[in-house]
This record gives sequence, structure tokens and C-alpha cells, in this order.
Amino acid sequence: MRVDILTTFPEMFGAGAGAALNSSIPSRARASGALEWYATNIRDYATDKHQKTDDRPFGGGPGMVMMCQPVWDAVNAVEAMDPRPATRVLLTPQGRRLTQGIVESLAAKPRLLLIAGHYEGIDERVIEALAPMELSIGDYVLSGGELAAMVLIDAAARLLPGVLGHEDSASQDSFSHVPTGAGTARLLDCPHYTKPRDWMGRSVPEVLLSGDHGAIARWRSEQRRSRTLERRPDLLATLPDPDNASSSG
Ligand code: 6GU
Repeated sequence: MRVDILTTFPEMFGAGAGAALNSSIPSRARASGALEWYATNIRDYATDKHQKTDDRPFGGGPGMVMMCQPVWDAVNAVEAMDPRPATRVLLTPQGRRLTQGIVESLAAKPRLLLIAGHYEGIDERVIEALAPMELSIGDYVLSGGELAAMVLIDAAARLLPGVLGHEDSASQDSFSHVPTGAGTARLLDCPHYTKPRDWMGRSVPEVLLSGDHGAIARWRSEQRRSRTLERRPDLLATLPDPDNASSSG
């Protein structure tokens, strides 16, 4: 999969050793060839002599608005760099809230073009003209869409074929599909334990030491259900994802 990020802060995606996309699973995905990503500076497509990408809002008010032309030209230039059709995504707090189901559908695309908005936003006309999918990562406001773009890339990278070590690791995660009485639901993960068996007076649940794989599987399954019920009952209610058939929990 190829991912392009259009941003006025490309340094946020810099090659530093500590950078989010150059660590852990995303770096493994890139090294294996499953993921290639490029950050492009929208400023490089500004035609103004000061390479201006934003201006004051019509109607007044605080902040600056990203101008249509640099965004439009950057999208068209970057899309022309590769023949694979790009799925356009605008990261904005006005977008649909990102879910694992959306991540799964985007991870199956050959190419994503992520637009990270900044300032007070982007001129609405270029959003209309580009018609991107608009996504938010939660109900809070970030300074810009860059961190949200990294969140999306990280979540998608670990779903790409051959990236996770163990064949089944992604399917065991929180939010992966789990069969229920009435279809499938996305449940939280169960608790995990490792050595030592006793730590500061706390012991590991006995069943995990029993060697009874059937009993262990049943315990984990029950833990996932009870945790989800306690912490995220909304996940057990009617779920918006069309691929999640459960309607009665
Ligand atoms: Cl995608 N962008 C910004 N600026 N803030 C956000 C967000 C995105 N998602 C949550 N907050």
C-alpha cells in the first residue's frame, strides 16, 4: 500500500529515530515493502511569491484558513506520481469518527492520500471539489490532522499482509470480530499476565496456570464480554458497522 500525506508540517513525519512511523510495527511494514509512505509539503505547491498557503477568513474571526489552490494542486500533483487510484481522506474534527471497521476497509486499498488540515480549517470549496472521506480520531481538537494521519497509518499498517509476526495476532485484538449469540460484535481484549506467578501479593488467575486450553479459551472469552459490558456497553448495542451483523447484542 502507498500512503501520501499532504501537510504544511512535513517535519512531523521526519526520519528521526524516535518518530512514530519509524518505530515498531509501522517501520517493519515499511521495511518489508508492505507499506510505503511519503509526506509532501503543501507549501511546495503554493504559487504566491511568499509560498503562502493560508489567508484570513472571509467574514472575519480568528485564525487562518488554508487556501484552495495549493491544496488542489498538491493533491493533483501527488496523485499523478503513481497510477494506482488514491482514496482521498481529509483528517478533520468534523469527520466521521474513525473505527476499526473503517481502518480495515482503508487497509485494503492500494493507495491512500491523507490531507492534514491545519489552522481554522481548509476552504470549504476545495473540500467539495476533492470530495474526500472526512475522518476524525475522536471528540477533541488537535492542532492539525498530522497526528491523526499517523494514527490512521499505524492502525492500517498492522493489518497489512505479512506485517504482524503471528498469523492471528490482529484477530485477537480489542475490536476484532468475536462471535456472539446474535452475529458478531467487536469486543475489548481480555487481561494478560506473565511471570512471576505472584507479584506484590497479587497472583495470576488460576485457570491460566491449569494447562486446560479449553478452560483458558472460555475464561478469556468471558473476560472479553464482561469487560466490554462494564467499560464499553456501547460496543454491545446496535453497531453502526454494516459488516457487524449483531443487532441485539
Ligand atoms: Cl482528524 N484533526 C484535528 N485537527 N483534530 C482532531 C482530529 C483531526 N481528530 C480528533 N481531533
